[in-house]
Amino acid sequence: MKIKSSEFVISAVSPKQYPDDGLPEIALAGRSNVGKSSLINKLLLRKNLARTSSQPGKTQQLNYYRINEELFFVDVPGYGYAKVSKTEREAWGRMIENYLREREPLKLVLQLVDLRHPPTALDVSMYEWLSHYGIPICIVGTKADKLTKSQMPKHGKIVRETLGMPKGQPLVLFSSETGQGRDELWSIIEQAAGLPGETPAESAE
Ligand SMILES: Nc1nc2c(ncn2[C@@H]2O[C@H](COP(=O)(O)OP(=O)(O)OP(=O)(O)O)[C@@H](O)[C@H]2O)c(=O)[nH]1
Ligand SMILES: [Mg+2]
Repeated sequence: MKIKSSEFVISAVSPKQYPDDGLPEIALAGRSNVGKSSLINKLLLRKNLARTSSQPGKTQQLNYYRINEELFFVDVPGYGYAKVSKTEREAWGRMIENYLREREPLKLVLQLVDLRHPPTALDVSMYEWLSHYGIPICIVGTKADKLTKSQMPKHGKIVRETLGMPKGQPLVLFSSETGQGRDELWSIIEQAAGLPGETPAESAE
């Protein structure tokens, strides 16, 4: 897909604020600091559209980005941070759960895990929860540039085994630094969103 435009739309704190134009939505989930905002920036070839956080867990909204008037990326705040009260976490958890389970335009969840380490217990619960509700998932292993080429297959295998991924399910090894996995991920997104596939142009930056 050629990226003609990309823009921040809204930080939604309640379902009333979700866009109502029916464009397909691709959500990004994963623990705080795993690289969700960086991945959005890399996919869109924008340096700082999605704010990368020096304060993990600060994002408490669903951040919507519109691409080409064709689809939305929805940056879901990271799970697994401690500095939020239990009540806040519960209210927030319900909003995310409802979004993920009931949002009609949601076509795919990119679940990000840090490729350097085995998925955490929270990563596993998230994966099992999404699978249980039949929500389409693509697992993305982030920060691949921190590994050597020869370490990658071993780390990929640990991710697959720890999450219990079925054989055919794709695991995209991704780096926001080098752009590794960018084309592969775009074609998965285009397919899920029902968009005609084209190679995204690197010239949009
Ligand atoms: N080397 C390397 N660093 C990365 C990569 N992706 C993200 N980072 C770094 O990891 C840190 C967190 O990245 P973010 O993109 O802000 O992570 P996030 O998942 O959006 O975090 P929250 O918004 O807190 O949930 C930043 O310092 C990024 O520069 C990557 O592919 N390679
Ligand atoms: Mg972020």
